[in-house]
Amino acid sequence: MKASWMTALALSASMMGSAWADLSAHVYNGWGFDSSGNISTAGLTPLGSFIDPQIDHWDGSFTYKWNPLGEDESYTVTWAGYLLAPTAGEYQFRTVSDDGVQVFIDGARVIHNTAEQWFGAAQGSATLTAGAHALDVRFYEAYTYDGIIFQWMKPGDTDWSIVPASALVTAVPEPESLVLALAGLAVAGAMTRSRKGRPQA
Ligand SMILES: [Ca+2]
Ligand SMILES: [Ca+2]
Repeated sequence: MKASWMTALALSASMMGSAWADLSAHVYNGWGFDSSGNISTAGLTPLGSFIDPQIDHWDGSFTYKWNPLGEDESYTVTWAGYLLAPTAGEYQFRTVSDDGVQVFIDGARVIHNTAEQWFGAAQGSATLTAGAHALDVRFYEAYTYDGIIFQWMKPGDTDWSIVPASALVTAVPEPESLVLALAGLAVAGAMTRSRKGRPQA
């Protein structure tokens, strides 16, 4: 079983050409909201981007400082791309963030936790078809400590886990590649469930 799981993952990875690029984090100086109360980069100065395959920037401590691109205070980070749902069903999503965060899936606001906070958790859910769904994550840091994680509980999962890099891409995959990637995710998910879940903060 392990061999087939590894094969499926390798197959998925081999499909990841340019159209399959990992997510990127885009960093801006400052933070703010639009008139709808959504975290917005309007008027902010872009500081740069870096490849960020999964949103996993907190070690569970309350004195953590992520400092992306060396930024410590007053910055915004956005990630935009697609979430690959391996099966149809209801997905739970969770963030822990310092400070605020929003998650949009297919344009719907799934997590809205925009206040300044000290590593606060938030949850939301979305009923998804199997396949690619537009993902838009926005995060800002005001002062002192900073970090963010983005987790999910897929249909059938019993524990939170970091949304894996294999489920996050920057462009809609080709249909043939998508089928292979989803198969790999489903197999990996089954393997994860068969092991004792590692606690996630
Ligand atoms: Ca900071
Ligand atoms: Ca902070």
